Amino acid sequence: SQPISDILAQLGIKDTNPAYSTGLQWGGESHRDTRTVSSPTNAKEIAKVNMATAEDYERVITTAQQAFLEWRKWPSPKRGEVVRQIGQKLREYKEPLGKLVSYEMGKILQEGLGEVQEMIDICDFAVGLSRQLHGYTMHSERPTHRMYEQYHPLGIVGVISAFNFPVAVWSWNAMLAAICGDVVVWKPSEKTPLTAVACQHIIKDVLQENNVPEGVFSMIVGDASIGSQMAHDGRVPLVSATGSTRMGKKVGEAVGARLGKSLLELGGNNAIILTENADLEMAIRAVVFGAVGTAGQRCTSTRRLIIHENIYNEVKERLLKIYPNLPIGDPLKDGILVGPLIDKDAVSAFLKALDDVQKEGGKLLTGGTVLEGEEYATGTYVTPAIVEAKNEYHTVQEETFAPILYLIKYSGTVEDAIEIQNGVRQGLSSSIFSTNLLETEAFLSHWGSDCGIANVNIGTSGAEIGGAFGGEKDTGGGRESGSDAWRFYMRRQTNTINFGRELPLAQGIKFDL
Ligand code: UN1
Repeated sequence: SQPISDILAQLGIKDTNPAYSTGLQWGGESHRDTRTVSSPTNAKEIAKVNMATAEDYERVITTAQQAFLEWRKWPSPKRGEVVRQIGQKLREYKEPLGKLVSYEMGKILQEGLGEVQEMIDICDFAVGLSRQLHGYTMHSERPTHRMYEQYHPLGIVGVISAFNFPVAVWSWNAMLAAICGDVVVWKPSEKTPLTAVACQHIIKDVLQENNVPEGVFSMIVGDASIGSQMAHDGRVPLVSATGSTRMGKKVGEAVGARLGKSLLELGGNNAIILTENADLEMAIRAVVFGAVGTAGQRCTSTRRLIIHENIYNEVKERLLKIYPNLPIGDPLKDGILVGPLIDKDAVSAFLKALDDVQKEGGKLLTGGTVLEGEEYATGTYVTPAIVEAKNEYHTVQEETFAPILYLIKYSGTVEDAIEIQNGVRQGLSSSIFSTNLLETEAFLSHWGSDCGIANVNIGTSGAEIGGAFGGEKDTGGGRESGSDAWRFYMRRQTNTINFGRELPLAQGIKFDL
């Protein structure tokens, strides 16, 4: 297979990369504060990247502000045309970018490629949308009056993304923002800045060929202080942040204090309900993909399995046949299904959660070890764990970003299962496996799942971009990606137009001069 050095060269990654880009221009080359990015797959250094300073941030924001003044005047379908070409570039670079995602983040290549496909999909979606940024028209109560509403660009959209979807989450936000006439300042996760650098390289020819103003698509590599600057900055009307609930609360508070808008996509504690009427063939595949896919590091990963008591033992046995044989290893290798965790801190969090849950009474059934040996020398490869637990355990209530699946037994009806499913602070994704309509409809009803995503006979992860993506409660309430999520990236304006020669007042008020 292609050596990684070729992939890096193809994506414009240098030994040391500049701290920011405003499109065609790069800056912060000469900073001394560099960070070494190494692969969780083999602990080898991939490249270095300079960390942005507060001055760099200022530069990026002022360039973005300038860009907005021009970009907002472009007709939306023209902006869509730029996004269409970006989608084409991503098709061209799907293979190398997918590989870099896999190498820098650690997800298996299939998922790395899938992530780039999500980027392509959102480009296609945004292109179509660029001709459909519609509002309603209303009938006025006054004669010779007309009312309608319009959606106008907001300005700078700050995007704070997480390591686990290092590029797709940017594209969900950036492509919608772009067709809406906004400009984007992206702060990628410090753990995965190189895929972000690569994206800026991939889009640069499109920006140049279309004379896109410098500053429409910016990227700045920094630590939490850059995110915090953005959250406090009144020049950034919308901050879209993906990550932990702890981070999201800080961002939400800072943005809220200045009455800005925040779009938060935070932690999940996603459950699958298996009723007595579940088709277990389908369900088991969905559970395993949901729980161990991306090594349990999706915000949509399946963390809890709520199983009817009559099928509990069968489900447990089936899972215990699969788990010990999961192919764990180099995510770029064919046939591997579980790659490494992002870093050793993640491994510690995994071990601690397993320790804690056992102290609370949980029973570890399989997994929970850190693999050793030459192939696993990084110390980041773990064996996915299954734990019998109770929903009310403190550890089960928390999102641990690692492959731990809690088995929770229920008796009674589907409503009892739903109560357990809803009995956590988070509300991102949920699903039920059942071939009984009464059960599945109850799950989807207004007294059913309280999550932003509720699925039937498919797992909790792997959502398509066409739907609005996000969740309730501690998940933050934001919606990105499909459906009408675009509206949040625009400001709404109601217009009343008088095309007569009288000036009647609303509500019949008489005001004769
Ligand atoms: C995330 O983990 O932050 O639904 C996003 C999914 C993916 C996106 C996950 N389409 O699993």
